[in-house]
Amino acid sequence: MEVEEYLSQKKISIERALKNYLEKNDSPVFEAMRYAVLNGGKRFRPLLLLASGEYFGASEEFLLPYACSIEFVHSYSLIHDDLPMMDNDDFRRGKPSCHKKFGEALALLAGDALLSLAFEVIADAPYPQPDSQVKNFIIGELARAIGPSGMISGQWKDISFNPQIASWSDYQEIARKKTAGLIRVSAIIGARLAGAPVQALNSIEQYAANLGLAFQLRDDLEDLDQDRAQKNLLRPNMAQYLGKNKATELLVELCQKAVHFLRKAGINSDVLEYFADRLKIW
Ligand code: GRG
Repeated sequence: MEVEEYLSQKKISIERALKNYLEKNDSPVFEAMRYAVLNGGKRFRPLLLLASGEYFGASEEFLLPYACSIEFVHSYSLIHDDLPMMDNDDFRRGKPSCHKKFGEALALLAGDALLSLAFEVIADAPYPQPDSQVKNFIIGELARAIGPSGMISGQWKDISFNPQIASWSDYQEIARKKTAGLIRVSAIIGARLAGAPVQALNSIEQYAANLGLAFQLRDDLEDLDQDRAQKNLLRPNMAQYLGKNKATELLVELCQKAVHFLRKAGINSDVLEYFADRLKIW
């Protein structure tokens, strides 16, 4: 099957599963959660989890709850990031952001609820026998990636950022923690659920860490162009720091490095390589 056909089929499965989890209740909190989640995201992280897990032999049915939990975490981070006390964005995916539609209190709670739901879904997901350590591993990896030393610390570093004294490593640290961590952990969770051997897991981790940085750099490059076109004052980002040419070179380098980690470990996955190739075309 062609990669794009595979991905569009998987996306349909993800959409269906996400909807299932969120349909159960018609309270205002659930309505705000549905609004934020079921509104046309690319589903990059759950697709990555499925592709990684299926490559190592796990079934879609088995992986889907974990894939949904990652998307819930991602959606929570976007709702909170859009709030006035954070990035103060009125729009998300071309529609009013969650707080613009439902008010700040409900948006805040919808984000909190999605974060909790993510862990509830993992707790209730079928248990991978005979490896009893798998869920502990997954919960630990996810919590560390998004917790006070991961995404939250990246977000704080971003909010309190002072470009006058920032170094290249500060920019990278923000991207690694704020964005790349959840991407990295998506690929790891898929592979771990499928019982991938330790060496392959390490390679998947290196692949996805590079992919995650590339993902943020590409977003930064897009912001750079958009803000120049609209003559907006750009918030400092990696592409602005490096300049467009160097940033584009680095983007290609990161994507090539990601693929290199796969090939070196004999991981021959068209889908995983496709993600890196797509990010590179900018
Ligand atoms: C507020 C706890 C908290 C964390 C916020 C992830 C994050 C930290 C903020 C998101 C803001 C942002 C624009 C981050 C850059 C990463 C990025 C491009 C996110 C958008 O992800 P996509 O492109 O979005 O996968 P879709 O809409 O496709 O889901």
